[in-house]
Amino acid sequence: MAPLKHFIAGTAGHIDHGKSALVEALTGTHPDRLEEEKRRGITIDLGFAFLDLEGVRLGFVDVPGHEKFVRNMLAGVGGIDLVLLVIAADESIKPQTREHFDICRLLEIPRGLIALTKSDLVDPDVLGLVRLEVEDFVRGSFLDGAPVVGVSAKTGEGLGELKQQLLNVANSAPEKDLSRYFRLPIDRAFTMKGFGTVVTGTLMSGSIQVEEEVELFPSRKRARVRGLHSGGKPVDRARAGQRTAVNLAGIELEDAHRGMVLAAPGLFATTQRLDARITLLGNAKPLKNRARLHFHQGTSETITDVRLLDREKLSPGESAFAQLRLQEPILVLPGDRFILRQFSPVITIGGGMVLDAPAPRQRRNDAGTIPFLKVLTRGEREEMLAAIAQADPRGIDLAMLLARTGWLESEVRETARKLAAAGRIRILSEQPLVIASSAAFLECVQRVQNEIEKFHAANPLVPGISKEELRGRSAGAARVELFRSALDELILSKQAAAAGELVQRAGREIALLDEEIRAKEQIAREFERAGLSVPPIQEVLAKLPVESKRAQKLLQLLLREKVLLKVTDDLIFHRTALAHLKGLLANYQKQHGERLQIAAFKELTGISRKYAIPLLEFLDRERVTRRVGDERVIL
Ligand SMILES: Nc1nc2c(ncn2[C@@H]2O[C@H](COP(=O)(O)OP(=O)(O)OP(=O)(O)O)[C@@H](O)[C@H]2O)c(=O)[nH]1
Ligand SMILES: [Mg+2]
Repeated sequence: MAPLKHFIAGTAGHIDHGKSALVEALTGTHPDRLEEEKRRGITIDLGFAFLDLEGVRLGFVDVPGHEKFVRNMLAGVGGIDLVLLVIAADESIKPQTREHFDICRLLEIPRGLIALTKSDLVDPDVLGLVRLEVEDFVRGSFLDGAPVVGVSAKTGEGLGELKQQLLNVANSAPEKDLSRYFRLPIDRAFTMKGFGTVVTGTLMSGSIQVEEEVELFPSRKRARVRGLHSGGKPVDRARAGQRTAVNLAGIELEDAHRGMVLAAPGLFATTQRLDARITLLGNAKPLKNRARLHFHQGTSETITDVRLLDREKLSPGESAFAQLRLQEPILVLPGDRFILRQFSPVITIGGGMVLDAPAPRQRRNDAGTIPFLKVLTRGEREEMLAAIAQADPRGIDLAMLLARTGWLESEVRETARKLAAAGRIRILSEQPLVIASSAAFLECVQRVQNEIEKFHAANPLVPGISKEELRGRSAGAARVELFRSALDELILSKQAAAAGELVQRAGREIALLDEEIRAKEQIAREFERAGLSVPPIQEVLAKLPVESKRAQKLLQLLLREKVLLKVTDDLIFHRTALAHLKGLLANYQKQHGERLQIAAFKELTGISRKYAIPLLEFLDRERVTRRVGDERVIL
């Protein structure tokens, strides 16, 4: 037997048009669960039921039609594969028929069918008329040409045909790609005695297995899947297209609620800023830049500011690029659809598709913004990755790319390889993967080279610049991998050379003038001769035949070559003096033991009190001595 294919059908339609009754007639389960729903005879919150057809298991999400509960409807319609638009034959199209249908179009629900319910209440002529009205209503939309089936939940009329058409529509849907990352927007959370916290939702992508780790967004809490239910039965694995209940270990009930998302761990980032393509309904009022709206995505809702990126106002029926600033953080990926509702009175006015999240800060006046978002809209992978790399000259890593694209790691790597082969990006590092656009890379190479030249010009006597300093000057804000690759490029092409931490122009040698060589030797000699009774530095430098700036550089050169060693700014020893001191200490240890008083040290070295302490501290740092109370231990 072929495995069952799983799809989710959602009802939609005006209040009292017979959605719940139809779900019951089809599945045997009345979807209304709440006491209040039963008492008032209306649906308030989402209800669920299942229908097994040949080779297909349909999960039903039944939504409320009441205009006050559209937000609950929105939490249910998010993950559906097909819509069952319910229109009562005795009332035809009513306001929430329109609003729910608008929502389905804005969410780009790909397919569906229409049930004309309560057909037992009208004669065939009226049913025919309503059918014409409805066909007219959906013309040009995704439901144009979809089956329109007259049914009665009361008499059972038309139910057989409706099931057949449901099966046909479900079979026309592509099978779910289970290799995508697991995501489950939560529509309910409750506790079950003996089990703890359970969350339910429509599994929108990927799959999940018992014992796997999951991450809860936006709280980013981790949990283990203790058990799974799907279609009322315990299962080991739940797949996209299934209604799924997840028993979570490590999450308290108060930490889980509708609007959160359960997802694969350690991959995604939440955001309060996303770039999107938004569309305003034809019957909405014009939308001004910076308008405040209600934002609904998946099962979540929050408030958002809408920044129109290329205009002051969006006219009814038009689409535009916008940056949304959300009041609360959410997890979304490019391609996710959302609904926008007016702040007050609350009515559906539009919706859109996420293009980039987390999105960089508002780029309203940046000429690159709109072309960048156009590339993301077209959804062509290589172009998208190239554009993302180009938009961030600091370089960008795998974690960020995964969070921003929702692609699999293998897809990111493969796309990056193709772009690198075409010379459009540089792969700066494989593990972790870090890329930069070729333009950003070449710019960085240029900057590094310029900074090396600038350094040499300003410091003719210094052999080279340290890598850290060079990075700070040429690529401070960039990722370290970008700087390293740029430097490697200069070294490989023999334009720069590195010795340890020092970088210099390739082939560069420090050319000292004769008088400089003599002056340098003189400094070294003076310090060597002085031994431990070090002379004041300025006094030594003042006696040189070169001016003080050059004298300073020569001194630096000697320090770099470690001929001289610096203890403090005004305490410099020749290396032979320090070697001599170590010898003295070793002798002392043999004769008097390892303990050394400061007074004994002064006597031993003949050094003044002013210098004794810093020198001892220097020796501590060099691990020649160790401080114990007021004494030193010779090591
Ligand atoms: N005669 C007749 N009555 C029906 C039929 N279907 C539903 N009804 C009645 O219509 C009323 C509303 O039905 P529901 O299924 O609760 O309607 P609904 O669309 O789910 O309503 P909301 O969930 O509140 O939006 C109930 O009293 C049903 O018994 C039908 O096919 N024929
Ligand atoms: Mg109902």
